Amino acid sequence: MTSATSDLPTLSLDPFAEEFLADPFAHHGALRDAGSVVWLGKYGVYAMARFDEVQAALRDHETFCSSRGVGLADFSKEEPFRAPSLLLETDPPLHSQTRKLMGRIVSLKALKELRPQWQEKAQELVSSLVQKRRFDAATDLAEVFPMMVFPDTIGLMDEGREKLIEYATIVFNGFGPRNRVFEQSLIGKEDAIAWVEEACKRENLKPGGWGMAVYDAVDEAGMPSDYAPRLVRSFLTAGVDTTVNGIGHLMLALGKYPQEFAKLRADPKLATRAFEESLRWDSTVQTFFRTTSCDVEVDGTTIPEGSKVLLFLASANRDPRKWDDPDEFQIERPAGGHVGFGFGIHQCLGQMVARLEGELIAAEFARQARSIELAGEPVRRLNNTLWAISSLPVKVVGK
Ligand code: OVV
Repeated sequence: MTSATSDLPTLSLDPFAEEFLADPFAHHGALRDAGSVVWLGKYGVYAMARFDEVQAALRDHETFCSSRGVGLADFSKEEPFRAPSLLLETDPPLHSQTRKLMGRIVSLKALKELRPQWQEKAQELVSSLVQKRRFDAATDLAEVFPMMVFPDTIGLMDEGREKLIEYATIVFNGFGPRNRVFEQSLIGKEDAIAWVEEACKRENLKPGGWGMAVYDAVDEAGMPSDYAPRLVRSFLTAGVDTTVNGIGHLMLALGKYPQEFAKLRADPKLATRAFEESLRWDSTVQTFFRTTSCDVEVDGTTIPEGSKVLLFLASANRDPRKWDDPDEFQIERPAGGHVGFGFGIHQCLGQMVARLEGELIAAEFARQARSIELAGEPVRRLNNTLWAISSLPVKVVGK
């Protein structure tokens, strides 16, 4: 194991302990204040929780590489628990090729075409919920809307789509240690892994969807044919549980800050800003690791080659060194520079998909609702990587 230099702030806190995962924001201040780089003795990893250092590490993808895994496991020493993602867990030049291929499919043009259909679905769903007045914004809305739009866009088979969230939960847990949170997400869910493998096969994808487009593009580029199912798998892993919780956090923010919802109602064009600020305020993807490809100095600390470095994206997004009143949800603030989608070459490929989903939901509530009130304590679903909501009771009054 790598040993830390002696003057490095050493913390005994465990960022994957259930107590931490249940309220990560309560611990971020201690991480940020301890130093620009800290050593987490329990795992033998470095960590950064301040905005500037997190952003700088994400920008320097050569030094802070992804091909050795973006979880705790170092792929140069340990067998990855699934075949590495050809996007997330790669470096250039391979990453440049796969990213370009996928970027042509997840294009602004494609999203422009989808927008009217997605808007109609958002309008119908929100209308039915506003009529109910009381509903669970996690189970009746956040888990429902992405499933109404995203699997059809990929062209996924109909049978077994509910396995998508189970699979993503396992994978996001898998970026952390093999703790109880990880093990429990696997129990009885092993078939989700087999289902995803089936769903990614060419013969199981519908014509006209993004999944089949990946197969065609891989053929056209002359890439190895086993790249196609693995790239389709990235859509399935990264595209559902993330947006589900992004919409959950948007609703939590709007319910908790009625004066901000009032601004949104007054001007529904603020919907994009409201969603962006909710990503900064309650970032769904809390952390990712990188691995150092050489010795690197960060603010006077030398991090040796081959070190795992845990980057606290959600903490960076509430760093008071960067943001005024960081713990407040303020839809008019310029939140655009947040790192909730990452930063640099690996910045979320699907960010425009997520933004479209979030914007449409925010705009429909702005148009259709007079008020959104929290009607019970939100219930959290613990995950080693994601900040997730399993229940969010709300009361909504229509116009
Ligand atoms: C951003 C992200 C999260 C999880 C999985 C993947 C990507 C993937 O590419 O498989």
